Amino acid sequence: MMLKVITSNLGKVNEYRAALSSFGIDTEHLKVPYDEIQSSELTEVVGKAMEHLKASGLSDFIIDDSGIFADALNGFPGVFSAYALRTIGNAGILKLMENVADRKANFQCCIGCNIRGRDIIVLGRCDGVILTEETGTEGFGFDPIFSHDGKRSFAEIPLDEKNGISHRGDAVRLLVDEIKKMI
Ligand code: ITT
Repeated sequence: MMLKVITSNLGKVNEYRAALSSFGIDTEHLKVPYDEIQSSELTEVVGKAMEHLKASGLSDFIIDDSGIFADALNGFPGVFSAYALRTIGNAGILKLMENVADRKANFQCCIGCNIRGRDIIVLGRCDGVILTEETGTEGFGFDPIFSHDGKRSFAEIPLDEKNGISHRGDAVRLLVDEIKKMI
């Protein structure tokens, strides 16, 4: 079984290659620009983007819309995560969280998968904290400022270990459960 991973983010591509290959699913990276609607729900963004991609003739693909949600910031940056990273960056998020005692945050990953003519949408989640400084060199995006155990950041753990605990790993397991029901 082969799925195209449609994303502009090479960090995601690497994680999907590793996570899906362990379930016997091959991946191929495809960079196809697509419109994302503005919505407060990752699942809604993904559903609309899937319609757009299918209408352009694509099939057997996955797309991924993710975000980090900080409790003390009422869920910000959340669905605006990509914009926040591009503009204020990790340093800006840490600045917003300066002197904030409640560090709780969660990462969410919504996968939209079109496979054998069917659509599957799953939402994975990982709870943790926003650290007080950037640490680590692995991973991408917000990995240096997020920790699932309050000790090591996602940028300090190897990719396979991250896949075992992360929002994306969680979403992949939910997706594979759904695919198994179909075959
Ligand atoms: P797409 O082309 O797949 O949309 P993107 O990087 O724009 O790639 P999103 O729209 O899902 O991805 O934006 C979410 C932001 O959160 C983006 O800046 C990512 O780098 C970041 N992000 C997503 N998953 C992450 C993870 O596992 N670890 C760290 N940061 C992550």
